[in-house]
Amino acid sequence: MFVDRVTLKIRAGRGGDGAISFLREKYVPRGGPAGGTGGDGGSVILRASEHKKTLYDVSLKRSYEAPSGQPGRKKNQSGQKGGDLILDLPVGTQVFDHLRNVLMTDLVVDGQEVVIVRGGRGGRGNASFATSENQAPRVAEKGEEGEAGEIRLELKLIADAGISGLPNAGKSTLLSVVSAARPQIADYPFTTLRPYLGVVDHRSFRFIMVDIPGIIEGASEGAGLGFEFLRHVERTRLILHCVDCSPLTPGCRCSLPGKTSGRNRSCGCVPGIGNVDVP
Ligand SMILES: Nc1nc2c(ncn2[C@@H]2O[C@H](COP(=O)(O)OP(=O)(O)OP(=O)(O)O)[C@@H](O)[C@H]2O)c(=O)[nH]1
Ligand SMILES: [Mg+2]
Repeated sequence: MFVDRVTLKIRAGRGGDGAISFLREKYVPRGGPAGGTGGDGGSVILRASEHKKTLYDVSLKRSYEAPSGQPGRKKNQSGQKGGDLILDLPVGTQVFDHLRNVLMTDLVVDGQEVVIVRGGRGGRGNASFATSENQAPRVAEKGEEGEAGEIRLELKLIADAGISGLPNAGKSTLLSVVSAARPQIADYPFTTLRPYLGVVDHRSFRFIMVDIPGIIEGASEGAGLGFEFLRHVERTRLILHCVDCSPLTPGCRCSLPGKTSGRNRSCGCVPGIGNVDVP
């Protein structure tokens, strides 16, 4: 299932509390304070992965929490740290602070990582508070709370060329011919209900093409599939405007900006690739 927008609650782990303890050992009289430090809480890390194609996996849960650190222990032993929680997201995911609606980060390169909420620090144990004046402190710190927040993830596919055009213009057919992608193709409008990516190999040149579901006049008011998917062409370097130029269609049906005349490549319903929008 293709999911390209999701809102999540995330919380980093709390730091473990520092311990209050005194060393009690045979032959070590008055061993002194020996309370260890609590372990740091785990952070939540977002990582771009080219193996992920949609936000579906992360959308299965509404909230994510990294593990907390363990409390400090006796004999000056530190508590175990909470491990980081890593969420793998598709390349092209933008991360927004949901409440303030501010872009926090943009994951555009495979392997890119960003710590989105940091784990709380572990509290110091009583061993850390010993001074010459107070050699047996009975105080320790509490662990810090981990950061928390609500984020919105929006996937904007990263491709070199985007195919846009009216329903049934032949967009998916074009993609299926030039790449190994297999979007649904049929002679009724709105066959394709989600964007499809394909890798095009032309001689020694390789680039990525995306097929965007048909956009019709009035899409901005919600007609057809709306213009929900248009953002997937926002980052393409080139927009191929696919125009249906079959003899059955009087003139080239084209209602989008950059009107163009395509060319028939065969009889029947033939897509023509018209003029393009070059940013
Ligand atoms: N004869 C002929 N038929 C074509 C050509 N390209 C597409 N078609 C047919 O046109 C119909 C629509 O093609 P699609 O590729 O599904 O069109 P689309 O633009 O992806 O349509 P939506 O996904 O519904 O927006 C299908 O029946 C195709 O077989 C062509 O070059 N020649
Ligand atoms: Mg299609």
